[in-house]
Amino acid sequence: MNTSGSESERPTLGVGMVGYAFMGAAHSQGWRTAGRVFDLPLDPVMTAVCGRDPDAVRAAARRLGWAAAETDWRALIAREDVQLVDICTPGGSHAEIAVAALEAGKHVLCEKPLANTVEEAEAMAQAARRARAHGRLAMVGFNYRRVPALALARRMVQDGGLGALRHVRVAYLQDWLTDPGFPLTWRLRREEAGSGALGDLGSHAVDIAQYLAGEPLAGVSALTETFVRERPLPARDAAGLSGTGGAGRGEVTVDDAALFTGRFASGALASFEATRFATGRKNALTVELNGERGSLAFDLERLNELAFHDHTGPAVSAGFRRILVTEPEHPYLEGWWPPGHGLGYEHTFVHQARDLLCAVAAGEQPRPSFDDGLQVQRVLAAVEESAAGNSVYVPVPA
Ligand code: SOE
Repeated sequence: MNTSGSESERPTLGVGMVGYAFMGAAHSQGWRTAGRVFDLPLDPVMTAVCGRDPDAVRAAARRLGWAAAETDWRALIAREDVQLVDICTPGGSHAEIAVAALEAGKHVLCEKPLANTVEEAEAMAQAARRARAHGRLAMVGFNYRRVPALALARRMVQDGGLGALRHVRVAYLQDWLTDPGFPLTWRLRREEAGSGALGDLGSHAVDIAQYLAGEPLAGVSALTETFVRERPLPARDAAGLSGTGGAGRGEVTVDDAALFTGRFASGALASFEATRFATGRKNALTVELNGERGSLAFDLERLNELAFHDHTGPAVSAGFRRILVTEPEHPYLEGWWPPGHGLGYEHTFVHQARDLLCAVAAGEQPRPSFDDGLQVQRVLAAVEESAAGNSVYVPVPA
């Protein structure tokens, strides 16, 4: 943190980002915008972005608003003007970069899922605990916690509005993989992505379920499937979620879909669905909670709304009513537009940057922490173990 400058200037925090594709662009939007919307205790300075291709990373720096470009992440971490490292690379490189950055005394933001394996996530969580002792903080980018309607849902659950929870139901459905001609990009290769729909979408579903329920899953029973087992190798234009096939074919080494049920220690039951094969569903994350006093329902494709059913009221007028989450009293809304004006996907990254900067300024552990990310990784591993055993119930280690 740089506290030099005139008294009227806010202290700054130099940010260096590794990776600049879809998630890098989304995080850049967060860093660029947070200080223009919220009154922050720290101003982020977009110091440098890093990628292997010198021309492409220079172009990305210009497009996304970074002051400099680096081609070696170790050089980025070594820069004295970088105090926070933001990791937006495929999961296979998260652990190495995060541990090195924490050991070099940097704060770290790491895209979800935290890692590709429990072992990597454990090493990262340990490094984060060691760094914490020196005032360095680490957070995982589960951005949907920062959708105002979901933050409001959590507040309502915590305030007891639903009473004891009975069901948590989360589905995260996409359809971008249905074409068997879609190329074998990194998202379909275990070495780089760790898993498929499970890690990419299921990790969000698990995080949001546990965040809303306020407790970890105790165990799971699962089925996974890879519907298209071989795909064309990617042509040069292919990125994670787009592009064309080139010459040759290769094996898909991750799941296309994962279905699982889970149990919370409180007795509530949970069900999850994560797939890239739900034709017609683009980015459909739906969440429903049923409690003894009422229910909440959320749909990411209508993210400014939260539906609430009050089960304690008279039966004659019972039913779900729509809360428009666009008022200054709602989480994160105080900084944005006048009442009634909605937000979108990109704003979750602005809120994520804000929350992390506030935590760093206060020296407080931001959530989700690397320990939270490790716990989600344990759930994902339990899902894979269960699916391999034909849906046998697998306890999630505490
Ligand atoms: C692709 O499935 C993806 O971009 C995920 O990787 C993101 O985490 C999610 O926000 C949207 O979908």
